[in-house]
Amino acid sequence: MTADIVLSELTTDDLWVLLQEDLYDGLNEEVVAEVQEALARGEHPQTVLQKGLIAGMDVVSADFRNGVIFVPEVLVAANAMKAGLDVLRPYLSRSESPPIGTVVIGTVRGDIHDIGKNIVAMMLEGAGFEVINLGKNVTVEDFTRAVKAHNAHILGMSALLTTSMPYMKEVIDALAAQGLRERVIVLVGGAPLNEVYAREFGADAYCRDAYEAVHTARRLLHIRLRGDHESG
Ligand code: B12
Repeated sequence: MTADIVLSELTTDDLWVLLQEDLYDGLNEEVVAEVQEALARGEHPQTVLQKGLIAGMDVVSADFRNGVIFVPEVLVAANAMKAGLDVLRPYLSRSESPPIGTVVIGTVRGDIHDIGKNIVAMMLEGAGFEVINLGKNVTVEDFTRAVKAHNAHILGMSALLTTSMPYMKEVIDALAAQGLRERVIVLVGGAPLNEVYAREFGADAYCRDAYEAVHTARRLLHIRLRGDHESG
């Protein structure tokens, strides 16, 4: 019960705890108000994301893994996460300069987990990339079509299930078959993945989180553009 709590009277540390708890309980309105309160205090949007929303989702993940909560509770928490992210989106994706590159991103077919992928998309936008977010349950055809249509520099694929993860290889193989593989940097992410799988599937890099995604996207694009410049 958070109705009697006056947010402005809380310390910032208590505000993070409340935000995490309300996210866990799926209290969308409270989560929105707490994110707004943190921003009004001058907290950096990435701090709000990390200390409030992601920290709350970490508890959800742990309790789901340990059988304390089940899919319905996770879904409710995920909705609250989404409500909080909607408030943060304009702050995280604000960029005044022209795009530094184009990214096509999506969660692979058979998989509807999109929270992490959406965070990566927002952070890439914030870093100055143009991002085409294809959503979740994305097919080989939709990925390859979008890479071609947008002349993407980077393709990002997300998978949270061990069963959906191998689909990444199908997408990468299709890119190769269509002569597009050399043109695009492929980044992959999601809980079950690691460097070894990424290499096995033919991706250029695995990124543990959104920060690493931004850093890797910038680094590999820089190397790619420098190479193009030198060979052209
Ligand atoms: C939330 C959640 C759900 C929600 C999803 C809501 C949504 N809109 O996304 C709901 C309730 C729908 C759900 C459903 C299911 N889930 Co679920 N879910 C989770 C949970 C608890 C959290 C995932 C999450 O959002 N994490 C928070 C975000 C911020 O982290 P993240 O996704 O890892 O993203 C970060 C990085 O991975 C990386 N990243 C992610 N994507 C990308 C992409 C690129 C390009 C890059 C560079 C980086 C990158 O950066 C992100 C930000 O930092 C995980 C537990 C876990 N440990 O992951 C289980 C989990 C993924 N789910 C699991 C399961 C089994 C299921 C179901 C099959 C359950 C069921 N019986 O129905 C269904 C599957 C439905 C389907 N077909 O997809 C298992 C998967 C097990 C496995 N190894 O395959 C997990 C691991 C839980 C568990 N321990 O059992 N789930």
